[in-house]
Amino acid sequence: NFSQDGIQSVAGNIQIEDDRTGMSPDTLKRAFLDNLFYIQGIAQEQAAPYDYYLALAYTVRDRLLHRFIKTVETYKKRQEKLVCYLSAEFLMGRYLGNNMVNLGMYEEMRSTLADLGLDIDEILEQEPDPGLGNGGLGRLAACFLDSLASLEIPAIGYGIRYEFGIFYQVIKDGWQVEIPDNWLRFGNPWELPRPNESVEVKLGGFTETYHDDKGNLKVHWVPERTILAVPYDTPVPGYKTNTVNPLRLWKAEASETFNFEAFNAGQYDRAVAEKIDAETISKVLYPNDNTPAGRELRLAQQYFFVSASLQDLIRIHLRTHNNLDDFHEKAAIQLNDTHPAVAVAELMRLLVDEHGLDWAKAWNITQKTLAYTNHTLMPEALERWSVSLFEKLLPRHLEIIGLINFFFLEDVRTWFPENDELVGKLSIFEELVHKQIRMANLACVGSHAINGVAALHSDLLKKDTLREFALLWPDKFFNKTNGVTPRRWILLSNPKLSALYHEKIGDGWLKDLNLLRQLEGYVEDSEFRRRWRDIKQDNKQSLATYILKTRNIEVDVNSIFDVQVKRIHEYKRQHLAVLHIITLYNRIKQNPNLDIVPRTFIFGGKAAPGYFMAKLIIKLINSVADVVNKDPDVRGRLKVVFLPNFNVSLGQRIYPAADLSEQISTAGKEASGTGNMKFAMNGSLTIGTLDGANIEIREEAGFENFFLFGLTAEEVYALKRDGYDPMKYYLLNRELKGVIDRIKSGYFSHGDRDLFQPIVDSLLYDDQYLLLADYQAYIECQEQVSKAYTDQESWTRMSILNALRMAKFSSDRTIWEYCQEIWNVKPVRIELND
Ligand code: B1N
Repeated sequence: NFSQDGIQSVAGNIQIEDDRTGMSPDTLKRAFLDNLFYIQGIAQEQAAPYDYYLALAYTVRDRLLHRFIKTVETYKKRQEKLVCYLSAEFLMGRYLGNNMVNLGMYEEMRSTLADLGLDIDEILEQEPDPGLGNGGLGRLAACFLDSLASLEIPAIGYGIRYEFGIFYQVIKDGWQVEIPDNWLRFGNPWELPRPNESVEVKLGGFTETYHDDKGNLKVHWVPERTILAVPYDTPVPGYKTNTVNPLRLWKAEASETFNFEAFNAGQYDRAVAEKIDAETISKVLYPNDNTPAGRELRLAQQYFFVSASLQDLIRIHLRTHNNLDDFHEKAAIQLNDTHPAVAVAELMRLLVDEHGLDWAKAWNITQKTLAYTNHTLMPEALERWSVSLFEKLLPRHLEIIGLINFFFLEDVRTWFPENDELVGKLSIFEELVHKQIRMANLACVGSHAINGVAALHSDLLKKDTLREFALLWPDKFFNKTNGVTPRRWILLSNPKLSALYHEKIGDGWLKDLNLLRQLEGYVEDSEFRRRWRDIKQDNKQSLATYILKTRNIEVDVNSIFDVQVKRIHEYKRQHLAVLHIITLYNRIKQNPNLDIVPRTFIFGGKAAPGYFMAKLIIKLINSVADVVNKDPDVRGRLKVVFLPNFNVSLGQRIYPAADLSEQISTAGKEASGTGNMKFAMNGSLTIGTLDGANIEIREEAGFENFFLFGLTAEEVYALKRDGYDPMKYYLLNRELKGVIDRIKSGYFSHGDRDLFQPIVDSLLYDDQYLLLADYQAYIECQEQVSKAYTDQESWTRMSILNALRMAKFSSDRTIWEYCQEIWNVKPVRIELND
């Protein structure tokens, strides 16, 4: 029996602290040194930083494991409904620091290590950043797991154990170069392989019919090949709870290591080739964000993890139930976008073909179990798979989807007779030149709840993208505004700010972010404001040191740190920020003595390797940086920095150091954004459009504490409808013309006028994201920002109020709403002593 703090009672009265669970400084020190010796097999004098990392990781892992085992045991006993979060991406970030924070042992461990002469920060830096996601969608899944465990909700995350995560980005000659992310090379102490719980996943082949013993007509799927899905569990602890939920990621393996037939026939190479072929499925994460991959391997990946996860859930259910009749009362399955939407067909197949349920009953269970979150309004990002590809890979699923669509459209026709247009829009199949399956339609038809990720986004889904479904089933539609975990994004990222909060109100805010509002009175306290500024200044200094070390650029910590970090995408408009930089540059060139507020522009983000324009935007940023940073006329008043390889770890350095958060997407394009929330929680002010969650951030922070500019989503729509002509803005706005002409002239490309021609042409002749229409408003708004920054006292007040008013954007709030309104689940307390 273990108590909370790992005190083991022996023979009733003597107490010894167990080295695997104890939290006292002595025990932690002993456990750490013991792991260094017996797991790493190395003497302290010989140990390298990575040895220390692993010794510490195992020390922390031990303290997770008894909670993990107890959690799983409790779920089995209690039989409460389980949340299953299906996601092709989990962008978890480093585990070690976060796990120590959630176990409440970070400070203890820091001083224990310091006693040994070791620096915890250096050890934490040894961990490779697990990048099993692209951006916001994958990071959201990670924040949700943290909140689920912190709220003591029985939950499991299901996904893919990619051998290669998101590529490592380096910048060569201003261009992005991708390096494979071999993150498992040195092992992974956080995962527990569970080979005995492997399941088989079928692919390809054909279907045939037969009669079962009762004479019913049944379908049998004869696959072309079978792949083994091997689960690896990573324990995910809640913040100061005993709940440790599993993140279960599937690795693809050949079902027999060797094809013995081929092997015996002397075809060793063929035998090995089949193994390699199977393992390809979980080999690499597709590096696309908001653009579909449309490749056969991607569909295989989606089906692979969906099938393995659903089989796993059914097996868990049948361990304690005789049948699957109340499956929907024991599992709530959330589809993170359409990437796992094939679950609709796979759950039907498992229930009908494999477990013998009749169609109607199976359909009822499927709809009641599944719910779908949409993450994008970008029409080209909506997933569609060609029917021929489906037929080749998933012949049985194509039949099932055909039947689902048949019954669904039959209903639609009785509800709305003679409305072929409506039927055409609702149909799961798109009957154009070549037939395609619309995965969003499949997800909508198969789910009981459909939600967007910010208020505006959910509205636009109902009005536009999923209009017909919203007319059909208004009660199925919800909004669940995104959130982020304050544990990683405040406590772990910004220890100084957290210490200030702790001093004033203790640590309750980490479980209830609303408590920060109690500090609002301090905005009028000049001593508090001074401390607030000192913290920001310290954080800026740390980032400046990092910039100097990694980029060899000196930046002024008294300048405005103006930051845009996120995936590079035309709709996010990094190039609008570039137009602003060149505007200021041109003004200085015209009048070198111009009095301007110094700025450091910091960019970071990856471009999809196949996205030409995004890669060219990176090159443009770096080319402008080269010219501006070197020009003596500028005299250090402007600096431009592109920080390579933006990821979770770099985010943790950057958000706390930012003064200004750039959230400048074309209104109606960014579903929510979540970086915007991390900036504001760390006291950045936002310059932003009325898009995604910006709208709600502005409402919470107060309109007066937010720099708003640009067209609204409605105005964007109207302008395009009435015929938008970007050339008009270019010809009528002299400053804008000067900026674009400067790019065109080859000034930033050593005289090469062709290099940035694609960007210039897209702006002048198409400009689908309306940069030119928003340019003037943006420039004027930036002037407001500069002016506001010169009044440091008032800027600090705004900064404080932003940080204190972000409670709405804790993922705890988001998850609680999902629990109440979509999943119908409640917390289960984990007791270590029963
Ligand atoms: O999901 C985030 C939102 O905060 C962002 O606004 C949104 O852009 C992002 C295909 C996506 N939407 N769609 C994707 C990712 C990978 C992929 O292969 C689409 N990512 C988002 C969280 O809600």
